[in-house]
Amino acid sequence: MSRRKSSLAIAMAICLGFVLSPAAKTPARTDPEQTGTAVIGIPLRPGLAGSLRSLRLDPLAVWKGALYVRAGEGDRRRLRAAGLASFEPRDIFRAVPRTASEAEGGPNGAYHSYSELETEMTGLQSKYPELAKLTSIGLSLENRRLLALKISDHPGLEEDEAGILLVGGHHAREWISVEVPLQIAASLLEGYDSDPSIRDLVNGSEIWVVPMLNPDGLEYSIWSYRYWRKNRRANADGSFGVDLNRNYDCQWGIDDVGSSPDPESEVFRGPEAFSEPEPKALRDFVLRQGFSAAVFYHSYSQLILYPWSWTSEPAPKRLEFEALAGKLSELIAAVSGRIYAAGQSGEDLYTSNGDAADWVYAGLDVPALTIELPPVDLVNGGFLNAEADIASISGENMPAVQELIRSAIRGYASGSRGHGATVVIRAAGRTPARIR
Ligand code: 0X9
Ligand code: ZN
Repeated sequence: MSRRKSSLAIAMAICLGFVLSPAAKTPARTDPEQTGTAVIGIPLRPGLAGSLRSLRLDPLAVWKGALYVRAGEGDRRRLRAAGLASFEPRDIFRAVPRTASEAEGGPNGAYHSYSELETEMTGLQSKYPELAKLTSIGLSLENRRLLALKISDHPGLEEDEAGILLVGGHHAREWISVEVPLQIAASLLEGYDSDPSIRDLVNGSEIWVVPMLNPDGLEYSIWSYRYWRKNRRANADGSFGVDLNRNYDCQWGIDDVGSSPDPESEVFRGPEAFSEPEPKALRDFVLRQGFSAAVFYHSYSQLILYPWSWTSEPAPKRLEFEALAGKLSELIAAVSGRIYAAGQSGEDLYTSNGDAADWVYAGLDVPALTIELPPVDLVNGGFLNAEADIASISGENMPAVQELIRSAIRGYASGSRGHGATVVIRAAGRTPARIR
């Protein structure tokens, strides 16, 4: 067990009297739309985490003395057999009626829905026409635009500069992961005139921000089921959704631990690599554009993760990644005191295959990080961040992203960081991962 895992486990054991492993937040086998599937509460008691892990349930929240999970009929039978009582909560986890007033921020409050994001990004482009250009990298399954904002000193031109890619919202319920890249974009633009270091970074690079890669899932998470994770693909078995962060063609489906062939699973990898339009659009964009660094924002856990995800074996560039992730972690802690532990994805958290960051690293041979935003654990809110925390979580990530941009500019200037499809093709043969 890594130091990170053990400290997490100890913190949770103190709070709850039981231990949840980080892996326990991954698998859920049921879909709330299927008959008999519902969110249920299980009163907290010592030893509960262990029992739940063996039942492969997806812990959603801890609230007022109970742990909430999604469970189908079979899951509930197994819970009863394990001697665990459960109850059906009446008023929480309800779908929101469509009549809720969007003018008042809607049920998502200060968080951005798809249309609110579109308005916000259009506004940034209008306010900073010389620095920002709004575009779309493709369409989601339900035909929403996958919005991208390019930030640079001549956003209309393709300059010979380092490209940096910041992506949020792979997973629908991780609302904070949309806000942070969006706020980073806004802060870079706002700071351009007054902060010379921001001006140098923006002048010397091309920063692409794609805050919401899964708009269909996010809308579903706002209006129907807050804890939705995947996209909204209608699967062959009647269930819904593919896990977008299991759908990239890097060691796709190499085992059933790091992703699942079961369409009902929360980590369903899809029928084939790049079966989903959203990762496919990102693939085409990355191959077209070329990048010197990428960050994928997720939540929760407060981690800065680097490849590989698909294995616990070290990546060829592990030492470089370790130093970079460590530096970013220090910069975040210097702002807020919050610790984002740095480590290898497949070693410190759990293995996952078909992962976006692995695919970018495998193809471009550049740093590709996954940042798991706050909170640190389920007890502190899990996927639910207070609206009041959006600004501080975004703010603490600013110096880290500035350092990443700085290092990408350095790497690009020294010729060690590729920038284009030629590199992709060459890099493909150099690493153990596949790319197409
Ligand atoms: O499982 C994922 O896709 C990410 N975690 S999340 O809770 N946001 O879903 C982790 C991605 C990095 N990959 C691994 N740690 N294996
Ligand atoms: Zn995620």
